[in-house]
Amino acid sequence: MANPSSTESLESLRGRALVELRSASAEELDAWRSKYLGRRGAVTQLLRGIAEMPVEERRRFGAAANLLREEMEVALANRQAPVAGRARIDVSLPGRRPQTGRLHPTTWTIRDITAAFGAMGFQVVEGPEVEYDHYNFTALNIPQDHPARDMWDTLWIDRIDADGKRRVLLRTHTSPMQARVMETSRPPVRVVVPGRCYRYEATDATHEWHFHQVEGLAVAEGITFADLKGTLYEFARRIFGSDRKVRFRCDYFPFVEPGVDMAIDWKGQWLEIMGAGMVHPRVLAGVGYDPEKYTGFAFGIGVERVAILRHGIDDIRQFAANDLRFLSQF
Ligand code: FA5
Repeated sequence: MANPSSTESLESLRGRALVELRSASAEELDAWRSKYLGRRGAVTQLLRGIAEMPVEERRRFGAAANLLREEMEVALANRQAPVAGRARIDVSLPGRRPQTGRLHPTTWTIRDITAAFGAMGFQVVEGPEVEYDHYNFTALNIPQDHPARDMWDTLWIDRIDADGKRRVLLRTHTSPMQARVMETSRPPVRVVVPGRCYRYEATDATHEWHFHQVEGLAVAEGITFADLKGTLYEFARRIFGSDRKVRFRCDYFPFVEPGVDMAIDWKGQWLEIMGAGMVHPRVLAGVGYDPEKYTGFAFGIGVERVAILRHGIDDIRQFAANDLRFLSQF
């Protein structure tokens, strides 16, 4: 034991104790506390020796020793916190996988659909979601006040032109790109156009007010309805496999003649996935193509409906609900 009357011994005790504390492991901290601060610890012993000191030295030494004890208690507490924190790390635990982002099922489906048509020679192009009435309707053989406009409940942009008419809308389908593509290129044309569409529609399990379509257009000399059917059957085979049942039915769209729709078997029923048909001669003439020389087919596929059929999704509204429980399945 150091001479209790010596301030020097307090200093050397302090140095030794703090050096030991710095290198002590979590298990050694208790032993350190007993050695220096415990009932029989070095600091306690020093304080006990005070009684034997000359009176004038007692006060000075007592104050210094008490300060040392406080300093050592604080040093111990500081040391315990990080050591305790470190002691909780169990290196044998399996790592936690960081959450990673992934593609939306709609994006996957668009990629698969465009890849299927890409393999058949179709190029991918894109067009505007905010569209002119002209391309969404008029160029597609649906003039102003034509009753067929009611087939697509339209969301109009709040812009009134000088003549009092609304001309800008959110496209109700990807078909406006038919006219845009033909206006800017000469036949042969073979394109697919993925994109978002909007309709002022009540929603249910198979209808959303915004959804995606992939438009298709092929125009050249000598294209027939057999080409349309062959292409769409090949698409269905690539996307749904050869065993899935496919149904073609006559349907009406003002911009094709004849028109059809295609449905795929779904829970013992049919789910319609697209409208299609031979491009109407008036649409060809409208963009300056000679309808006597060129023929073509077009189709518009509902992307979310394709995903519903492939993955057994029961409600189309899940696509835009931003629920990770749904999104992380893909
Ligand atoms: C059209 O939109 C036509 N433009 C398709 C077309 C293109 C016909 C070229 C002829 C030639 P329709 O409104 O039926 O047609 O929509 C086509 C497909 O989009 C539907 O079969 C369906 O799969 C999908 N679809 C339509 N409305 C919705 C909706 N509210 N929610 C989700 N998918 C929809």
